Amino acid sequence: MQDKKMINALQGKVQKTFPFWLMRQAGRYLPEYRELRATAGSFLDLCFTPTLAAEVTLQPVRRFDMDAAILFSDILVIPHALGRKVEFREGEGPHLDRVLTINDIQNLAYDNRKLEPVYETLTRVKAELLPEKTLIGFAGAPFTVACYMIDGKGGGFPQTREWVTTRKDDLVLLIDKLADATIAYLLKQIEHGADTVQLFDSWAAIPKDADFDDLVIRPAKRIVAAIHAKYPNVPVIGFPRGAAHRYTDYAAATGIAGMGIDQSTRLEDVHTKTTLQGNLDPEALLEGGARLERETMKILNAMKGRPFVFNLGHGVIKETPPDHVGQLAKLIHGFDAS
Ligand code: 1CP
Repeated sequence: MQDKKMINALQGKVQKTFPFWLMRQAGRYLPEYRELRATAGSFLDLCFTPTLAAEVTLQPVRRFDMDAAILFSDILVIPHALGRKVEFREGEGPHLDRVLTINDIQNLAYDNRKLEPVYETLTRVKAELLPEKTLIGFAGAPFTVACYMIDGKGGGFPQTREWVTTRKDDLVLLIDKLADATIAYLLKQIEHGADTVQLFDSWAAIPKDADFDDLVIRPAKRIVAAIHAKYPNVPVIGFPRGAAHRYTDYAAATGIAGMGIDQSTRLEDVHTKTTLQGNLDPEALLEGGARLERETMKILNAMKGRPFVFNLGHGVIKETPPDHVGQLAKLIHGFDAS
């Protein structure tokens, strides 16, 4: 039987220490990432070169003894596999050909072969990872991926907001297509060794009320059900960032095992049956020192005696000194969580 600290926590078990990993734990703040990134060509080339992507996945786990490795890839490989043009421009972030018409949506055709390198990355990481460490697969949640497909880039997503109010049927059609692709993609990730999967819904705060139910909860519920139909014991983590007032509904309706909590909410104020994950402010990690210690200890003390996965409330900021992550790892691993 597996005895993985993070999976145990997601199954509701209280343990001697809290498992921890960080969103965006691989990437620009690490000199070893920057060095390898410089040799890889484009960002998508890096994601689709299994030897390099596996190495980048393992870098932070080796350096900080994290309890989990998260697959190195991006949420925007799904639009790529659906036949859309996706580019990552240096210093600018992602650019996609915008989805404009119903025809554009109907013409989306998921080609799983385009994602074979991602599965090979998982196989490679799994072979290198110690048995007590968890391998996390992931995908963007359909609404967040739709934001980038409709607006073509990050920012305020004005076009997507317009679709929510005036073209909701088209948006639902797009989200349904994305949910189908996401299911196929996550099932393959599990087949290739992912022990758990996280759905990143970074822009879940955009749709309100019934729109939140239709565009965020409903697709997440369908994805979780499809995963559990094939893999009943694989826990799914949901992260509807910024949707604090709907956390309870989301957790109850979707069937997730773990719930990512951003830094705007106090953990003590979240009442769900799921294991919580989060919620250190990435700015505290950037600052380090006394502030990092104070905010970390506050979270550790609040969650003592409960199942919990330590993480940030959002991704590591790229200017973060690696030593601060080392300081954080020491605090977490030295804390009696039981
Ligand atoms: O050249 C580079 O190094 C580009 C920076 C980068 C990195 C390191 C991008 C471009 N993506 C990634 C990796 C990544 N993205 C991971 C890898 C695993 C890890 O956590 O270590 C993951 C899980 C993601 C997920 C992701 N990509 C999200 C969801 C989480 C979040 O941050 O909200 C989103 C929204 C993206 C889109 C994206 N990809 C890259 C950038 C710069 C962005 C954000 C664009 C924007 O500003 O809206």
